[in-house]
Amino acid sequence: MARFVNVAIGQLGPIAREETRTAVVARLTSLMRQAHATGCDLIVYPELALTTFFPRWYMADQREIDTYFEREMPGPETRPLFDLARELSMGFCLGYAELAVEDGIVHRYNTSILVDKAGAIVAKYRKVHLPGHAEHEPWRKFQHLEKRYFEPGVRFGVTDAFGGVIGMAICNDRRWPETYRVMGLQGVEMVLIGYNTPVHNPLAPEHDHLSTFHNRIVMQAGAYQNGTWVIGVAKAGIEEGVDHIGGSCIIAPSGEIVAACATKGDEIALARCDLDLCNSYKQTIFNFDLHRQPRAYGPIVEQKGQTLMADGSKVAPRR
Ligand code: CDT
Repeated sequence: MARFVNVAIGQLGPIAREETRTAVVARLTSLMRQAHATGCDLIVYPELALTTFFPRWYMADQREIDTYFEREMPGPETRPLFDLARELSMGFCLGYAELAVEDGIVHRYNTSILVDKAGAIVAKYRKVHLPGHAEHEPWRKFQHLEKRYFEPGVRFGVTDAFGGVIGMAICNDRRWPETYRVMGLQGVEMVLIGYNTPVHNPLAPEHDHLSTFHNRIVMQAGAYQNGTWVIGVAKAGIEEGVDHIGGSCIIAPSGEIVAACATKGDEIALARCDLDLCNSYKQTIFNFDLHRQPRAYGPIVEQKGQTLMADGSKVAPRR
């Protein structure tokens, strides 16, 4: 029997700095109701979907920074989302800033959760690849302080849910082939990815006109090379003066885009995803058991950066 998951992209337009969690959750529940009305099982929301993208500002006061973090999930403001999921029998994937106290130590992560149709959290993922910088760099038009505000997660896991094998990644993770391959090796059939991507990259403005191309090429390659569905979901539009790409889309294991948003505002786009479409890729061209050559891949995990050239040089990082 075919295994279908009806998936909705739950793209968000901008969230203002002053917008309350309650107002944002009302936008999320509106998208969930729309997705449910079209027969969806699962809606995927963006990265840090409860607030504005706060790493664009340098803040020295940790109490101010912590106003963007969730100490509990669900909390009083997010509970309506879980209640609606249960009422409608809908799953969702939500990105948010997580403040966790573990063994008495405070940790802050850029996190996504997967919630099943009963409203239960069945998986949590903490962003591994944190882009940007850790110190205030006032020469930039806007900051990207993820390296200051979060600590990196340490694993890409997968979960049996919605009748298949589901994984999560967050924004910058989607640019790295290792993200998909580590989940591909665990048999992933659908990767859920929320993002906030400014059009302008202060370190490489010559890439700005390619930002939507790069968004698609990495997710399409990740899907095809691992025989998996990929759901990419933006927080889009001009948020607090910073233009963010849209380009939310659903990518089949063929690497083809089968659904996409048309705006940079709150919008759903849908696809009926047959998880068994993964099989022909996993069984043939990307049959890992038959064709991978891990003996040749050692440097992937043994070293972090590029090896030095014969003359002792390597490409210098831009700062
Ligand atoms: N949120 C996020 O990870 N954004 C990054 C911006 C990179 S430029 C510092 C991205 O990879 O889309």
